[in-house]
Amino acid sequence: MKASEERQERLERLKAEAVETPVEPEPEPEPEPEPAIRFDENFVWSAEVLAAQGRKPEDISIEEITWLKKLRQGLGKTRLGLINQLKSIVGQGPLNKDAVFEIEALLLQADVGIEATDFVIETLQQKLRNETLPPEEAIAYLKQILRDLLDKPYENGYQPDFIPEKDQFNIWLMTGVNGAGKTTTIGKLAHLAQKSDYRCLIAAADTFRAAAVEQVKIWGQRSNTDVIANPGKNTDPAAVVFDAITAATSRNTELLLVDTAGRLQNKKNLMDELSKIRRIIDKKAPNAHIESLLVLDATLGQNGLRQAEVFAEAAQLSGVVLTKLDGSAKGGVALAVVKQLGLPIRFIGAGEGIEDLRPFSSYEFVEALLNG
Ligand SMILES: Nc1nc2c(ncn2[C@@H]2O[C@H](COP(=O)(O)OP(=O)(O)OP(=O)(O)O)[C@@H](O)[C@H]2O)c(=O)[nH]1
Ligand SMILES: [Mg+2]
Repeated sequence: MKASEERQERLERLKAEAVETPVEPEPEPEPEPEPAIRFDENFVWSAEVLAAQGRKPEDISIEEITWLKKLRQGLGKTRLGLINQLKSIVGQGPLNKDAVFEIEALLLQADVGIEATDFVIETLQQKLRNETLPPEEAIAYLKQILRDLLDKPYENGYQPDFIPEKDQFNIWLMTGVNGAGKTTTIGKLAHLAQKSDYRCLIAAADTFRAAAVEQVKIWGQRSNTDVIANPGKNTDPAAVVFDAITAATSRNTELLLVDTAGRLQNKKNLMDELSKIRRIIDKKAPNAHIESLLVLDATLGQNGLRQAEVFAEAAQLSGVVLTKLDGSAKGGVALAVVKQLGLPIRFIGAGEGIEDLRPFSSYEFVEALLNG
């Protein structure tokens, strides 16, 4: 039997045998009286993760701690499904066939995807073939493999630091299927940009739904950022982008965030529209630093990834924003995204609030995923 068939069979068997293990819900964070902080387990964990990255206690903000706590809680479901079992498997010595199958199943269940799973297992096997590592060390090694995988795009020409260039014109085009979180992410990014003293502007280029323009305007108000929109009905989104670039140029804008539609009459129309928007940007702002970010809903797991390939063609993607990591049991999809698309993850969203977005850090992500 071919390896792929065997795997399929194992997966089927796994599905058939799978018993829903009730996952203990992570306790809701208790309302915290501001600005007091609770020095609970999550706080200590977050502080340790920041300290391990060389951060000094005096430079660490409460927002960062709060964010990490949220990320850890968000990935709780994925983590609980993974870590205890992984620890017992990788701590048993050289990986035998059964252990490999078990790890494979665990990773696939967390939506790590076949390609990334194969890579992780091969790398683990090379290390553990002749060597017995205590569970803690084996897990530390596994974390390293995952981090290397997530950081791989930086070896292929992508810059590890992802910030708009100061005093330059940066355009970030946000794409993705409907409901992925584009508009929300734009609001959060605009807020982040304002806090970091960038001159920022939003283009409301989702003209397909009337409500979409209203929605992005609300985010504009929340983040104190102007929104360029065309009030007419059935306006051409490329024309809105054209107007927005004109406005941005005259205002010396540093970051223009472009909201796009996630749904049109059909997929071809959507892709044509995106290609057209991209052409206008390239033509009208040839010197701008352009990023084309795919917004992906982490709760969709592998399904979301398939859509991504279509967008990659039309919008010349250069990075990914992974949203809804709060409460997704498919957090492992981050690894699949990087392995399968070869694109870096630039931001992650873990909540609906304006502060619930952070630049992606493979270190923080892997710790939140595997630190039990
Ligand atoms: N829990 C959670 N919800 C999110 C997150 N990001 C976005 N959402 C929610 O997802 C829903 C869809 O978000 P939108 O920003 O409207 O998505 P969109 O991609 O702009 O969708 P269209 O405009 O229809 O193409 C909203 O209810 C958001 O509040 C997140 O990180 N976590
Ligand atoms: Mg939208």
